[in-house]
Amino acid sequence: MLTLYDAARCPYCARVRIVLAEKGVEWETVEIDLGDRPGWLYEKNPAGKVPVLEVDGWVLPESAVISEYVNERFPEPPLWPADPGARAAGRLLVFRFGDFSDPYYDLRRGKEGARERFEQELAFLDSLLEKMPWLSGPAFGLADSGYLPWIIRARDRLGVELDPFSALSRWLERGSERPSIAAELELVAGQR
Ligand SMILES: N[C@@H](CCC(=O)N[C@@H](CS)C(=O)NCC(=O)O)C(=O)O
Repeated sequence: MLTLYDAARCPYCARVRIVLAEKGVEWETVEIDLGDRPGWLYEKNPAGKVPVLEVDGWVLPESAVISEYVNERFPEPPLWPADPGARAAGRLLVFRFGDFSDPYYDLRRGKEGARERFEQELAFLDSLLEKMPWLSGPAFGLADSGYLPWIIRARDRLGVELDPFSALSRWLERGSERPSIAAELELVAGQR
């Protein structure tokens, strides 16, 4: 059995929830109150952050690494394309996620100019999605689960208008047809 130390409001945890749901595996959730974190969380992850995945006493932090692990441990359906170049391009997006998340968190903090900088990042994703339905090609994959949790929160929590980014809007719409993403949309809607 897999155990996920999780926080419903955390988009990094959402990455892992999406991947587990896409793989159709069962897992147990231990909800962590981020406002009052238990001391033992630091034994599982010295950074004191969620998500952490536990498998038979072995623990793994970091959402991008957990996602890769789950994808390899449960190979079907594959969440990276077979073509090495397309796979590398998808991984590059996850690797450079900070370029996108920095203005997102600046916007959340109300920092001047952050909305414009975040919109530039949305425009970049939009330009990729004009060429392909998902961020790493013809099939849903880890680049999509890597970004969609923030797209949902940007729209529903930060009031970011997604309509001007039509390919990106269609991507979110396509995503919402998947149970893994629909569950996240519902979760965020319920937290309002
Ligand atoms: N790089 C980590 C980031 C995880 C993260 O920042 N989680 C937040 C909740 S969304 C957290 O645990 N924050 C507590 C803290 O920063 O002390 C990952 O990808 O898993």
